[in-house]
Amino acid sequence: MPPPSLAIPVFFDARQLDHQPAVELHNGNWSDYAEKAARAEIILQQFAAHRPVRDHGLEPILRAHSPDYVEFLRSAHQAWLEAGRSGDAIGYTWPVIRRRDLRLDRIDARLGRYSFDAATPITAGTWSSAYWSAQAAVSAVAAVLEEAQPVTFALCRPPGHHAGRDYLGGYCYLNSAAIAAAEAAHHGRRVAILDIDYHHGNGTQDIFLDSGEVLFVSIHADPAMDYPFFWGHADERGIGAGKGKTLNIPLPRGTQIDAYLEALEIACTAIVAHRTDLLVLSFGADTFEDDPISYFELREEDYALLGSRIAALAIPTAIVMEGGYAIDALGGIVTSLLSGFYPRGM
Ligand code: OKP
Ligand code: ZN
Repeated sequence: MPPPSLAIPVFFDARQLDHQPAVELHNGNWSDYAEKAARAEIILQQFAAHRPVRDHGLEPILRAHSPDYVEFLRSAHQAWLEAGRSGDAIGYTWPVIRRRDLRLDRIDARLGRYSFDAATPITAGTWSSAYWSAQAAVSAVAAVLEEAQPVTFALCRPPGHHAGRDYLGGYCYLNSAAIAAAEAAHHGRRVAILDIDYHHGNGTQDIFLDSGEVLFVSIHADPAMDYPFFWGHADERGIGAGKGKTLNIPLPRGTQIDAYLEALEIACTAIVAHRTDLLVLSFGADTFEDDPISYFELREEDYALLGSRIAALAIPTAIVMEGGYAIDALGGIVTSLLSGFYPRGM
């Protein structure tokens, strides 16, 4: 049997490496930026080959993001330099009090308007990396739609699931999973997103919260303890047409594979009940026991169990990479996950 790397198409573009912030604000100190380009490079080493990412343009991106936000993201670093600044652009004032739709020009005002945290700097290469990361996800969905591939893998980086329709945050700029899901829905599929990153995918949830178009199911660390704190609680179930189409399953720090699989069972039941015919898997490897910023206790071999449970749904699946910061372990974790999908028989 060939290794999974030969069976599952992998999508990656080298421009995704352009984004390399120097530091982030972490627990009150400036520290080394955790979401490193090397994350993607080390995962890529697991594969004999990857497919070129096709440029689908702005149209799929604009299904998940507002035009003014996209324009901001494209131009923000240039505006930062034009304001006489150097280094990476970061906001410092957020309009949380009686927020009004003011169209301000000052770069610091725009950074505050279009972000929700200070952990997500904009560099000269950010737009290029986020754009090609999103295109990798769209390409992975296109291979499911056009070639009837049962499972594809978009090696997205930077990640996307914290980014909303008009804001960045949590190392995320463009929401690749949401863009991929909206693309599939646009092609008439019944879509669910299963988010199994350690952190709640607040951006993805928010993009679909009131639409009912896409089911969003997430298993993550209880936000009472962990980032992003304000979203991902079990009582968030969707609004209006989206009522019942958001399902959050928060788990305590220290969660191991047995409890995780029980949560996954609940998630799978919801995905089946939705009559899902295309699944986007937001995959974070930060549930790993040695992840430096997270507190679940999954082992490398556990990811094969997650993969085979999700594969047993027998729903065509585009996997989109999200977080995971134990850099040396990432290749083994992704290989383990994909090995669970490999003998798929569809
Ligand atoms: C992105 B993903 C906290 C700094 C902010 C942001 C975490 C973003 C995780 N000390 N941390 O979901 O893996
Ligand atoms: Zn995460």
